[in-house]
Amino acid sequence: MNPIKISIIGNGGVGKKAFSFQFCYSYFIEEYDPVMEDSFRKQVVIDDEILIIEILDYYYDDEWNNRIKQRIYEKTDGFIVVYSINDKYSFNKLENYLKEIYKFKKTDDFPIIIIGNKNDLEDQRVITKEEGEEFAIKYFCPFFETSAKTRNNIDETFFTLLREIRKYPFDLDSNSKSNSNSNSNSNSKSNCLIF
Ligand SMILES: Nc1nc2c(ncn2[C@@H]2O[C@H](COP(=O)(O)OP(=O)(O)OP(=O)(O)O)[C@@H](O)[C@H]2O)c(=O)[nH]1
Ligand SMILES: [Mg+2]
Repeated sequence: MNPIKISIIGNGGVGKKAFSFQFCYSYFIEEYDPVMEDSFRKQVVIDDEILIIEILDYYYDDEWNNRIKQRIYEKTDGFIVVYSINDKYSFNKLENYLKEIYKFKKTDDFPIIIIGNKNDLEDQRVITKEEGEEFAIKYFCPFFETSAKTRNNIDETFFTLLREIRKYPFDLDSNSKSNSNSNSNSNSKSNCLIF
């Protein structure tokens, strides 16, 4: 079975690895160990179908070789773009990441979920939930605030993205691409099993 490839992208330290690890192994990585690349695999059942997910967690910066980036983006079926609610710089960079996806995928209409991670750190918050939602609505992407520490909205993020991937290519006439926030995804857990 070919795995569904999901790339998780965002600034350094926003929690890409912790988020992926928590989803796959139900364990929170406390320490910060920046690595160039990681990949994680997990089997899930969604709407009675067994799927293998491969999460590609690569280190991207502006210097990164565009050809390598292109190769990874080309094989990606869906993206999770992450900022951290206590890091304004990571939020300001979101637009760059989206534009890069559009450029490499040659479309602005692709399965992408935006997440504001570390929402357990309420006392350090500098980006409101409304700011995150507004940004996501502007780009017609589903949005969740999440915590890799408490596991808040992690399964919901993946299952919403998997459903977007299955709907792709989106039928624009019927406006089937989700442009909603987390409220309308409240049933995303139904029919989904995690092992
Ligand atoms: N409190 C809290 N800490 C988190 C959360 N997610 C990640 N962290 C912490 O933030 C630090 C960075 O997390 P990583 O997952 O390594 O971040 P990354 O995005 O992979 O960073 P790079 O590899 O540098 O790109 C670690 O110390 C994590 O424990 C979260 O949701 N809540
Ligand atoms: Mg990392």
